Amino acid sequence: MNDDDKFFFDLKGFVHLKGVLSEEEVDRCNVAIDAHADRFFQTERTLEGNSKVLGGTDKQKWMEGMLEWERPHCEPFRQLLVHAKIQPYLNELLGGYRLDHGPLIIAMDEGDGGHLLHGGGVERQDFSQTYTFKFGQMFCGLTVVEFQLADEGPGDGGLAVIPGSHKANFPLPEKLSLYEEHREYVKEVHSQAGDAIIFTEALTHGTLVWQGEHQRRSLIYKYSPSFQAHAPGYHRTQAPDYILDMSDEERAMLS
Ligand SMILES: O=C(O)CCC(=O)C(=O)O
Repeated sequence: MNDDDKFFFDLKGFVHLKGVLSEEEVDRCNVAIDAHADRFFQTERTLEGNSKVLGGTDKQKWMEGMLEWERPHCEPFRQLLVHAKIQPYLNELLGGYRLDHGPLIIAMDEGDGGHLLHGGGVERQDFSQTYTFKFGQMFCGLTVVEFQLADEGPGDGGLAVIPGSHKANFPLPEKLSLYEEHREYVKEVHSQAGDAIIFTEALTHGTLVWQGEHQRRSLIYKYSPSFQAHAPGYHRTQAPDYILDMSDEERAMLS
Protein backbone atom coordinates (compact mmCIF):
# COMPACT_ATOMS: atom_id res chain seq x y z
CA MET A 1 0.00 0.00 0.00
CA ASN A 2 1.85 3.07 -1.19
CA ASP A 3 1.67 6.57 0.32
CA ASP A 4 -0.99 7.74 -2.17
CA ASP A 5 -3.21 4.75 -1.34
CA LYS A 6 -2.81 5.47 2.39
CA PHE A 7 -3.70 9.13 1.92
CA PHE A 8 -6.84 8.33 -0.08
CA PHE A 9 -7.97 5.46 2.14
CA ASP A 10 -7.69 7.66 5.22
CA LEU A 11 -9.45 10.52 3.43
CA LYS A 12 -12.27 8.57 1.78
CA GLY A 13 -12.57 5.27 3.69
CA PHE A 14 -12.03 3.11 0.62
CA VAL A 15 -9.61 2.36 -2.16
CA HIS A 16 -10.55 1.21 -5.67
CA LEU A 17 -7.99 -1.19 -7.16
CA LYS A 18 -8.35 -1.66 -10.89
CA GLY A 19 -7.60 -4.92 -12.68
CA VAL A 20 -6.71 -6.95 -9.58
CA LEU A 21 -8.11 -10.13 -11.11
CA SER A 22 -7.20 -11.43 -14.53
CA GLU A 23 -9.91 -12.32 -17.03
CA GLU A 24 -9.17 -15.97 -16.27
CA GLU A 25 -9.64 -15.49 -12.51
CA VAL A 26 -12.96 -13.73 -13.09
CA ASP A 27 -14.08 -16.44 -15.52
CA ARG A 28 -13.21 -19.26 -13.09
CA CYS A 29 -15.37 -17.62 -10.41
CA ASN A 30 -18.26 -17.05 -12.80
CA VAL A 31 -18.15 -20.59 -14.20
CA ALA A 32 -18.24 -21.99 -10.64
CA ILE A 33 -21.15 -19.70 -9.72
CA ASP A 34 -23.06 -20.76 -12.84
CA ALA A 35 -22.53 -24.41 -11.86
CA HIS A 36 -24.13 -23.71 -8.45
CA ALA A 37 -26.83 -21.28 -9.60
CA ASP A 38 -29.52 -23.37 -7.87
CA ARG A 39 -28.01 -22.27 -4.53
CA PHE A 40 -28.90 -18.61 -4.90
CA PHE A 41 -31.29 -17.53 -2.15
CA GLN A 42 -33.14 -14.35 -1.30
CA THR A 43 -32.62 -12.96 2.17
CA GLU A 44 -35.75 -12.49 4.27
CA ARG A 45 -34.34 -9.17 5.47
CA THR A 46 -35.88 -6.05 3.93
CA LEU A 47 -32.65 -4.47 2.79
CA GLU A 48 -34.27 -1.28 1.49
CA GLY A 49 -36.02 -0.51 4.81
CA ASN A 50 -38.62 2.22 4.36
CA SER A 51 -36.96 3.76 1.34
CA LYS A 52 -39.29 4.84 -1.44
CA VAL A 53 -36.51 4.55 -4.03
CA LEU A 54 -34.35 1.56 -3.04
CA GLY A 55 -37.04 -1.12 -3.33
CA GLY A 56 -36.97 -3.07 -6.59
CA THR A 57 -39.21 -5.30 -8.65
CA ASP A 58 -37.48 -8.29 -7.03
CA LYS A 59 -34.87 -8.97 -4.34
CA GLN A 60 -31.13 -9.46 -4.71
CA LYS A 61 -29.86 -13.05 -4.98
CA TRP A 62 -27.18 -14.16 -2.54
CA MET A 63 -24.96 -17.22 -2.40
CA GLU A 64 -22.54 -18.52 0.24
CA GLY A 65 -20.44 -21.61 0.92
CA MET A 66 -18.02 -21.32 -2.03
CA LEU A 67 -14.97 -22.27 0.06
CA GLU A 68 -16.41 -25.73 0.62
CA TRP A 69 -17.50 -26.47 -2.96
CA GLU A 70 -15.98 -29.46 -4.74
CA ARG A 71 -12.79 -28.94 -6.75
CA PRO A 72 -12.16 -27.17 -9.06
CA HIS A 73 -15.04 -24.81 -8.23
CA CYS A 74 -13.83 -23.91 -4.71
CA GLU A 75 -10.33 -23.08 -5.91
CA PRO A 76 -10.69 -19.50 -7.22
CA PHE A 77 -12.57 -18.49 -4.05
CA ARG A 78 -9.95 -20.03 -1.76
CA GLN A 79 -7.19 -18.32 -3.71
CA LEU A 80 -8.84 -14.94 -3.21
CA LEU A 81 -8.44 -15.40 0.56
CA VAL A 82 -4.70 -15.03 0.12
CA HIS A 83 -4.47 -12.95 -3.06
CA ALA A 84 -1.01 -11.38 -3.41
CA LYS A 85 -2.43 -8.06 -4.66
CA ILE A 86 -4.81 -7.73 -1.70
CA GLN A 87 -2.58 -8.90 1.16
CA PRO A 88 -0.42 -5.73 1.38
CA TYR A 89 -3.57 -3.63 1.89
CA LEU A 90 -5.00 -5.86 4.61
CA ASN A 91 -1.60 -6.03 6.33
CA GLU A 92 -1.44 -2.24 6.44
CA LEU A 93 -5.05 -1.67 7.51
CA LEU A 94 -5.55 -4.57 9.91
CA GLY A 95 -2.14 -5.86 10.93
CA GLY A 96 -2.70 -9.57 11.56
CA TYR A 97 -6.10 -10.49 10.15
CA ARG A 98 -8.50 -13.33 9.37
CA LEU A 99 -11.74 -13.88 7.52
CA ASP A 100 -14.55 -12.67 9.78
CA HIS A 101 -17.41 -13.80 7.58
CA GLY A 102 -18.25 -14.50 3.98
CA PRO A 103 -17.47 -14.87 1.23
CA LEU A 104 -20.86 -13.82 -0.09
CA ILE A 105 -21.93 -13.41 -3.72
CA ILE A 106 -24.45 -10.68 -4.42
CA ALA A 107 -26.13 -11.13 -7.78
CA MET A 108 -28.66 -8.61 -9.07
CA ASP A 109 -30.77 -8.69 -12.20
CA GLU A 110 -32.34 -5.64 -13.80
CA GLY A 111 -34.75 -4.03 -11.32
CA ASP A 112 -33.51 -5.91 -8.23
CA GLY A 113 -33.76 -3.88 -5.04
CA GLY A 114 -31.00 -2.02 -3.23
CA HIS A 115 -29.78 -1.79 0.35
CA LEU A 116 -30.08 1.18 2.69
CA LEU A 117 -26.98 3.29 3.11
CA HIS A 118 -25.70 2.09 6.46
CA GLY A 119 -22.71 2.36 8.79
CA GLY A 120 -20.55 5.42 9.12
CA GLY A 121 -18.81 7.14 12.04
CA VAL A 122 -21.08 7.13 15.08
CA GLU A 123 -23.41 4.66 13.37
CA ARG A 124 -21.07 1.77 14.20
CA GLN A 125 -22.93 -0.87 16.12
CA ASP A 126 -19.86 -1.75 18.18
CA PHE A 127 -16.11 -1.38 18.39
CA SER A 128 -15.55 -4.19 15.89
CA GLN A 129 -16.48 -1.81 13.04
CA THR A 130 -14.22 1.01 14.09
CA TYR A 131 -11.83 3.14 12.06
CA THR A 132 -9.09 4.99 13.91
CA PHE A 133 -5.81 6.74 13.18
CA LYS A 134 -3.13 6.68 15.87
CA PHE A 135 0.66 6.62 16.13
CA GLY A 136 0.93 7.52 12.44
CA GLN A 137 -1.09 4.47 11.43
CA MET A 138 -4.60 3.45 10.37
CA PHE A 139 -6.46 0.84 12.43
CA CYS A 140 -9.54 -0.76 10.87
CA GLY A 141 -12.05 -3.12 12.42
CA LEU A 142 -14.22 -5.06 10.01
CA THR A 143 -12.89 -4.45 6.50
CA VAL A 144 -14.56 -5.38 3.24
CA VAL A 145 -12.86 -6.63 0.08
CA GLU A 146 -15.38 -6.54 -2.76
CA PHE A 147 -14.30 -8.20 -6.01
CA GLN A 148 -16.32 -7.30 -9.06
CA LEU A 149 -17.15 -10.24 -11.31
CA ALA A 150 -19.19 -8.10 -13.73
CA ASP A 151 -18.88 -4.51 -14.93
CA GLU A 152 -20.69 -1.88 -12.87
CA GLY A 153 -20.89 1.23 -15.03
CA PRO A 154 -22.56 4.65 -14.82
CA GLY A 155 -26.32 4.27 -14.42
CA ASP A 156 -26.14 0.58 -13.49
CA GLY A 157 -26.62 1.10 -9.74
CA GLY A 158 -24.88 -1.28 -7.31
CA LEU A 159 -22.25 -0.28 -4.77
CA ALA A 160 -22.60 3.29 -3.45
CA VAL A 161 -20.59 4.97 -0.69
CA ILE A 162 -20.35 8.30 1.08
CA PRO A 163 -16.65 9.19 0.89
CA GLY A 164 -15.25 10.35 4.24
CA SER A 165 -18.25 9.16 6.25
CA HIS A 166 -16.11 6.74 8.28
CA LYS A 167 -15.06 9.83 10.24
CA ALA A 168 -18.56 11.29 10.71
CA ASN A 169 -19.41 12.35 14.26
CA PHE A 170 -23.13 12.95 13.82
CA PRO A 171 -25.78 10.37 12.95
CA LEU A 172 -26.51 9.71 9.30
CA PRO A 173 -29.60 11.73 8.27
CA GLU A 174 -32.45 9.29 7.69
CA LYS A 175 -33.32 10.69 4.26
CA LEU A 176 -29.73 10.15 3.18
CA SER A 177 -29.78 6.58 4.46
CA LEU A 178 -32.98 6.06 2.45
CA TYR A 179 -31.31 7.68 -0.60
CA GLU A 180 -34.24 10.07 -0.83
CA GLU A 181 -32.31 13.31 -0.22
CA HIS A 182 -28.72 14.63 -0.25
CA ARG A 183 -27.79 12.33 -3.15
CA GLU A 184 -24.97 14.64 -4.17
CA TYR A 185 -22.95 13.18 -1.26
CA VAL A 186 -23.36 9.61 -2.51
CA LYS A 187 -20.78 8.19 -4.88
CA GLU A 188 -21.63 5.29 -7.16
CA VAL A 189 -18.48 3.24 -7.48
CA HIS A 190 -18.05 2.52 -11.19
CA SER A 191 -15.89 -0.51 -11.74
CA GLN A 192 -15.06 -3.27 -14.16
CA ALA A 193 -14.97 -7.02 -13.79
CA GLY A 194 -11.67 -7.82 -12.07
CA ASP A 195 -11.55 -4.64 -9.95
CA ALA A 196 -11.50 -4.79 -6.14
CA ILE A 197 -12.84 -2.17 -3.76
CA ILE A 198 -11.51 -2.29 -0.20
CA PHE A 199 -13.46 -0.31 2.38
CA THR A 200 -13.79 0.00 6.12
CA GLU A 201 -17.19 -1.16 7.39
CA ALA A 202 -17.25 2.20 9.22
CA LEU A 203 -17.77 3.85 5.80
CA THR A 204 -21.41 4.55 5.00
CA HIS A 205 -22.21 2.23 2.10
CA GLY A 206 -25.16 0.55 0.46
CA THR A 207 -26.58 -0.62 -2.82
CA LEU A 208 -28.59 1.21 -5.47
CA VAL A 209 -31.32 -0.58 -7.44
CA TRP A 210 -29.70 -2.51 -10.29
CA GLN A 211 -30.51 -0.95 -13.67
CA GLY A 212 -28.02 -2.88 -15.80
CA GLU A 213 -29.27 -5.30 -18.44
CA HIS A 214 -26.57 -7.79 -17.44
CA GLN A 215 -26.43 -9.53 -14.08
CA ARG A 216 -24.46 -7.78 -11.35
CA ARG A 217 -22.02 -10.08 -9.55
CA SER A 218 -20.06 -8.86 -6.55
CA LEU A 219 -18.06 -11.12 -4.30
CA ILE A 220 -17.56 -9.95 -0.73
CA TYR A 221 -14.97 -11.08 1.84
CA LYS A 222 -15.05 -9.43 5.28
CA TYR A 223 -11.93 -9.45 7.45
CA SER A 224 -11.27 -8.57 11.09
CA PRO A 225 -8.02 -7.96 12.95
CA SER A 226 -6.99 -11.34 14.33
CA PHE A 227 -7.61 -10.31 17.95
CA GLN A 228 -11.31 -9.48 17.52
CA ALA A 229 -14.51 -10.71 15.93
CA HIS A 230 -17.53 -8.99 14.45
CA ALA A 231 -19.64 -11.97 13.38
CA PRO A 232 -20.72 -14.13 16.30
CA GLY A 233 -19.71 -17.79 16.43
CA TYR A 234 -17.98 -20.07 13.97
CA HIS A 235 -18.35 -20.29 10.22
CA ARG A 236 -21.50 -22.16 9.30
CA THR A 237 -20.66 -25.05 7.04
CA GLN A 238 -22.30 -28.06 5.44
CA ALA A 239 -18.98 -29.83 5.04
CA PRO A 240 -16.71 -29.37 8.08
CA ASP A 241 -13.89 -31.44 6.54
CA TYR A 242 -13.31 -29.01 3.70
CA ILE A 243 -10.88 -27.10 5.85
CA LEU A 244 -8.46 -30.06 5.82
CA ASP A 245 -8.31 -29.79 2.05
CA MET A 246 -7.09 -26.17 2.07
CA SER A 247 -3.49 -24.98 1.86
CA ASP A 248 -1.90 -23.93 5.18
CA GLU A 249 -1.99 -20.29 4.10
CA GLU A 250 -5.68 -20.44 3.15
CA ARG A 251 -6.59 -22.31 6.33
CA ALA A 252 -4.80 -19.70 8.46
CA MET A 253 -7.32 -17.13 7.20
CA LEU A 254 -10.10 -19.12 8.90
CA SER A 255 -8.34 -19.56 12.26
O1 LIG B 1 -24.05 -4.18 -2.71
C1 LIG B 1 -22.96 -3.91 -2.23
O2 LIG B 1 -21.92 -4.00 -2.86
C2 LIG B 1 -22.87 -3.41 -0.80
C3 LIG B 1 -23.06 -4.53 0.16
C4 LIG B 1 -23.27 -4.06 1.55
O3 LIG B 1 -23.94 -3.09 1.78
C5 LIG B 1 -22.69 -4.75 2.67
O4 LIG B 1 -21.92 -5.71 2.44
O5 LIG B 1 -22.92 -4.38 3.84
